Amino acid sequence: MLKTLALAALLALPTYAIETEGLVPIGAYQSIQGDTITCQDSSQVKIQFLTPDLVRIRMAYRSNLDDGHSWAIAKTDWAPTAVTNNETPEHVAFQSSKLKVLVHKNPLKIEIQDQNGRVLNKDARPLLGDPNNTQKAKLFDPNAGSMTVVSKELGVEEHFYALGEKAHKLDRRRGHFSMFNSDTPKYTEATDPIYQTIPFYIGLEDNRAYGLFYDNSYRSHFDFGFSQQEFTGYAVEGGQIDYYFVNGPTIKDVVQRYTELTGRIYLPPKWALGHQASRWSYYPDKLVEKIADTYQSHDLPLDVMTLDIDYMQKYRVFTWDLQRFADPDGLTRRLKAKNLHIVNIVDPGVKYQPAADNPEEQQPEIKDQSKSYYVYNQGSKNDYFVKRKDGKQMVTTVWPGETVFVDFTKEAARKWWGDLHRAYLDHGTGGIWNDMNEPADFTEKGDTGANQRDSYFYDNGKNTPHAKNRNVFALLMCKATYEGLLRLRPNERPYVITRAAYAGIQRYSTMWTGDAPSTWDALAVSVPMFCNLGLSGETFIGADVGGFMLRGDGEMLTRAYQISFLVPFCRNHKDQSGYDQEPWRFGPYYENIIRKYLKLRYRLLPYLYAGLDEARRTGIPFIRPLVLEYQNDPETYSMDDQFLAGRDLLTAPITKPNLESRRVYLPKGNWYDFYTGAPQKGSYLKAAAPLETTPLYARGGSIIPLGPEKNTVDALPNAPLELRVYPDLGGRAEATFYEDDGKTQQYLNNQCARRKVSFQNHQLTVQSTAYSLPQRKLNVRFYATQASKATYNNHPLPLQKHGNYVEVQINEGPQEHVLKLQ
Ligand code: MIG
Repeated sequence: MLKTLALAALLALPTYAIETEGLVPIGAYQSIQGDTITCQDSSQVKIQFLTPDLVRIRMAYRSNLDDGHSWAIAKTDWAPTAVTNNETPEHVAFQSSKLKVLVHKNPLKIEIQDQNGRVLNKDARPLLGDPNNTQKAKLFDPNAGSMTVVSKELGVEEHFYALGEKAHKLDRRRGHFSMFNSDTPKYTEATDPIYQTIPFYIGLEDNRAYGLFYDNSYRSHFDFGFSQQEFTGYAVEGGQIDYYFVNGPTIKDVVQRYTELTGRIYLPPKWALGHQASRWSYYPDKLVEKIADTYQSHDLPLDVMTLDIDYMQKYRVFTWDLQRFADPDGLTRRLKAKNLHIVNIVDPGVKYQPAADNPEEQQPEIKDQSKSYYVYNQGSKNDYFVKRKDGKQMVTTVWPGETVFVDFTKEAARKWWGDLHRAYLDHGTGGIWNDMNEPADFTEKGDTGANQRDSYFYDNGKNTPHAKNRNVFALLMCKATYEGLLRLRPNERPYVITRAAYAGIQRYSTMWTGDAPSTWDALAVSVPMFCNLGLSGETFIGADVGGFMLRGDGEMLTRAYQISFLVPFCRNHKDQSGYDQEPWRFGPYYENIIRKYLKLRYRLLPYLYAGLDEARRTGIPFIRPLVLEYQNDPETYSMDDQFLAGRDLLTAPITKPNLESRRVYLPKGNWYDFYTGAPQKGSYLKAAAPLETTPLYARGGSIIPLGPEKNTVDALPNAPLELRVYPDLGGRAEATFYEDDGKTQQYLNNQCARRKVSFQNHQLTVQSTAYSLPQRKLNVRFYATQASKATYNNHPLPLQKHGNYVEVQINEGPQEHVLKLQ
């Protein structure tokens, strides 16, 4: 015990529960002007409805409200909401058509009710501040701010979800978490914090959901009944309280509104949904091609080869190594001929290399930069690097040795950084992988931020410290990258991957979960991590398949693929000191199973792509915990060893060795075994799960589209589509599929099409939106039917009977199609 404590002290782990000793409550209400209340201690409180379902609540402890600027917010142009105010001796009330915010005057507490007067969320005690600095020793930077604490009543049956990337189970209840972007290699369940900060959670009680988004980038802490059973606490180490209450009643409502506020994903190039190969690092270029050829000669689907940090000239970003990658154009050209794309890693650290400036050169990225490095020179000359309090550049240690970081809060620096990506795009690079953007610093040895504490950021001219800017560093780096890629190739879709993030990241980047080890525990925790990331607005997510650090084996790799084949980001990646883990490394037995699942992923691409389209339009994530679809079913509240891929596929993966079967829960309704089509009523059941099979079910009521078997995303664009119709207990099913060119930005100008397919009364109708689709052969499989005849637009149609389904083929024309079964 003592040892553990000593270790914790040594690493200065910031994970402590919220403690309120010495803190002083906000003063009582004194007066109101418009939507702003002034308190007796001169604190201010502002209640602002953005929509009838979305309220922004700001509180400035013993000071005036600041400008309220945030990097997270996507939407500010809200149409006015009708709000009535009313004041009594006890409270002031602000009421929209959906919500009522009561501000109790003394003590000052906030309570939110729905239109029927039901209490949705309520302060358990007034806002607490720290005028006497009693919590100083706990703060990351005592000079940058002081602690304020919000306390909400904690429901006895209340469950909590979202909160972004946390190595934790699905339900956050009784957990506590800190938000401080940290480089945490080999993290395990309960390591906290890790890379990302998404200070947004969803509460669910009595089948009623709401969301709270605490938009403040200082280090913060969440406590869901860990330190005291009666409170849900939020503590933040600087700045003002700025939170959004997001009304339900469904979790879907909350996620939709949260993503309307902070933005939704964009569509990356479709090939990004393909299988990706990575290693720290594949080099030189010949080895990259050799590995790609091996995937292809082994008949393993693949779309991306990733270049980790060894492609550069001694870790100088925006350069190519002159020997290892002497001809990047040739490399990308040869890979493109095989339908493969290159993704380059880009770290935020720029090698600190003061030297005489070089004359302007063409393509400096493929010239020797060892004497004079254009990126350092330009950044230095234009004052784009982060500085310490003494006004000198902050020099830290990362891969290049002495390293400086870009101040991404400066617009000009972001523009410059974005434009630098020409050094990749000019040579045919397809996408950019942003790593180390917490930002990681080797001198800190786990004491996150210690070496950067006295650095300052421009921050819209406010010149604010590291404590405020750390958690938005990655968000702004990704913004710079995304906007740069769009400027450089205006009609092509950017593809960006990031490790660290702040709320709103989905507008700029996809993500992966960093350096998880190759252990069964890490595999198991990846499932709730994906689910909660989805509820936090991030849909294009994934993990290093097979784990990044330590030693995996064939069984673990196979089970990992049996999860990731359904996950948007599907990349096998491994540490430089780890053992090889490409799909063939453990022998043909494992390779054959992995191949089968990769092939199934590629067949399911139309389904995955429809899922991205849905997330783009609505914010509803592709990877879903069961509670998102079945929030009135208590079986789902803590269920995190199963998940839904989209609305219609349910999987119950195996995350332990040596299992041949497992218990699976299928919610109310009917389901179909995906492999056999055997019908199944909702219930608990025991599913066979030898290594060859991972339990997978289609929802009764769904229509699943499958494309052809193929090994690259762009192959066979006009192949027939197979539609699997799985009727619900009332004999109905419906779905919407999505298509576009998969590459350009034209989908934003309506150059895209949706097919609506619906089935009822033994009749299937296919309708397409106006934009012309490639007309396809449709192979339609109907499950759970006794039909023996079919007609298509009133003409008889051949029908084949199989075990659990009947099948018919039609040629899609431009009009509506009606297919009848008899
Ligand atoms: O200090 O670029 O999470 O995926 O292979 C390690 C080398 C830096 C961390 C990333 C990992 C990547 C590695 N990087």
